[in-house]
Amino acid sequence: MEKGKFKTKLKNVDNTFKELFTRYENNPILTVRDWPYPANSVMNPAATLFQNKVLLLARVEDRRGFSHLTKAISEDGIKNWKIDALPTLESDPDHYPEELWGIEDPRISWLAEKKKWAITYTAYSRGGPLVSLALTDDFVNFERMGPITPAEDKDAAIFPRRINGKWALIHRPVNTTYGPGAHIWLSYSDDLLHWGDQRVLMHARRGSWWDGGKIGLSTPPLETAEGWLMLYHGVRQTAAGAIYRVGLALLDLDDPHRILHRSDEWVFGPLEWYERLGDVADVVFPCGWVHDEQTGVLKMYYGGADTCIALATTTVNELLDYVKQCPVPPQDDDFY
Ligand code: BMA
Repeated sequence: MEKGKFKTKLKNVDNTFKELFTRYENNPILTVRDWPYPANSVMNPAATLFQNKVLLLARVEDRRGFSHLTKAISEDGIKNWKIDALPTLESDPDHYPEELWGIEDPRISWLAEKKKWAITYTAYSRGGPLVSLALTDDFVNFERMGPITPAEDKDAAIFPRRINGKWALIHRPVNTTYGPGAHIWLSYSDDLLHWGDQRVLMHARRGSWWDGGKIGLSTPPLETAEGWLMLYHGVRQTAAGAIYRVGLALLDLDDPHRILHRSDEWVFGPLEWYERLGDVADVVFPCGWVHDEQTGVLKMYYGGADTCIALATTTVNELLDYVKQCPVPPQDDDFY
């Protein structure tokens, strides 16, 4: 190659990937130093609008390694968080033995029909992680409904409204019926408690794919005119450990089993120091987003490296424009 040619060539190449999400410049927005009581870490918050404010329900890990959930409320969803002085929802192993080792990774859905928020969370015990449900209308008092799946299962959220007369739940059981890997499933219910018609919604890909091996729901599905937007995390095992990244899919509004599009590439992954360094390196783990219907802005809240809480924003239109250009997965996606 002629001297300098390579350099000249590079100049003309725009190799910058345009990120779909913009990180808040002063991330992380919440760490254990902001907490009103001692803890090891705060991470993976659920998010919702509550009395016109942003409410986060954070997973707080204590210094035994057990987690509980505590709420933080802010006018703008960025700063001046008012954090409960004590845990908001704690495990109650005397009545709910499946919570012996704590409760983790909540997702919140507003169920307009019930005028209540449904909180699905991981209850963890000797029996393995499973999905439990609690309902609330004030985030002070909680109606605990107990486990809604057997172990091992996690990463669950209830769709905000019935679909064809049934409640629908996305979740991630771990079993080997479909060969190795952990896949995302969809189940239906009449009463939010008893779930059936359980089928795989989306397979983890294989081999060197970024989401090869294990996937799980991130934020609860968001209804748009063009389908349900679903963010999900994919885990890739490497010699240095696992990398948790996030992908995007669009599900049919009336038949969410039909995946209209699925991103080949991840749309969000660990890059910044607070995502790369912490108790578990190289993890971004969103469990909640808040949609401002006036502006279309979507605020995504996520755990960074299992240590802190961070914020990244985008718009529904940007996500839709992107996902609609993504491939239509084959009905039988087993070839991945
Ligand atoms: C998952 C969950 C998350 C955690 C992630 C990375 O299995 O336990 O809470 O953020 O692993 O450690």
